[in-house]
Amino acid sequence: MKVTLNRNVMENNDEAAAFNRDLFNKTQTLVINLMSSPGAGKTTILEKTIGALSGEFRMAVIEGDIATERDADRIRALGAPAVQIATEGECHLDPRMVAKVLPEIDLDTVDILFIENVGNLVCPSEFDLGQNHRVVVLSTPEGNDKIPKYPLMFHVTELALINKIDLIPYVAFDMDKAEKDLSGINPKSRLLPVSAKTGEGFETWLNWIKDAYQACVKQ
Ligand SMILES: Nc1nc2c(ncn2[C@@H]2O[C@H](COP(=O)(O)OP(=O)(O)O)[C@@H](O)[C@H]2O)c(=O)[nH]1
Ligand SMILES: [Mg+2]
Repeated sequence: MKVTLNRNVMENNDEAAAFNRDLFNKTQTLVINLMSSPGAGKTTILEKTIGALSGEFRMAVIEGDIATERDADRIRALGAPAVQIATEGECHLDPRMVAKVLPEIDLDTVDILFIENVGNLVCPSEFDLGQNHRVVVLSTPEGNDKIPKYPLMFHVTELALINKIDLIPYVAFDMDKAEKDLSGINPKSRLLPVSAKTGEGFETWLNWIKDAYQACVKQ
């Protein structure tokens, strides 16, 4: 689908998010906005996810970073299209930045679009990009206190992937406490322990994506 943008849309975040959402709906593209602090494992999770689902779905990625094309290059190495947004200092993606690069992606040929947001647990939580789902990744070495310290992030997301569970023997991370803290902030959110290194928990994560895709194309 050819994407055209008008000036008004580009000036207003709410309108830009609505514009993106409308386009994603029309093209029946499932869009997942993945957020975390730097290093929690977003790109590694995407690499493993794309590797596992490439026979079933056509996937593309928008990568948000302050600088460099490194993450986009990691995705392209798997054969999936990736567009890099360099925010040049901005600590988050906003819907206008996403709208601007959408003409570079042929959404008619994409089933699932992942948006890897800028590594930050604060600013990205404040921006609706027009996605279907917002997912946060928290890695076990970051510690249990991040859920209560960054409540907005855990409030606006509907799934919390707790990554690097292979490191639990070496770091003090209490999964029961995380579960309690999360349900206190957002009872509707779900906690899902995974390891992008060992693949533990990935079956559940991949099934979550498949269910989300079915719900998206049925709309
Ligand atoms: N032990 C372990 N390391 C991981 C896991 N997932 C990612 N990493 C490592 O964590 C570092 C940051 O990962 P990356 O995917 O670049 O994080 P991002 O900044 O959130 O995209 C890299 O060295 C990864 O190899 C995991 O499940 N277990
Ligand atoms: Mg990354």
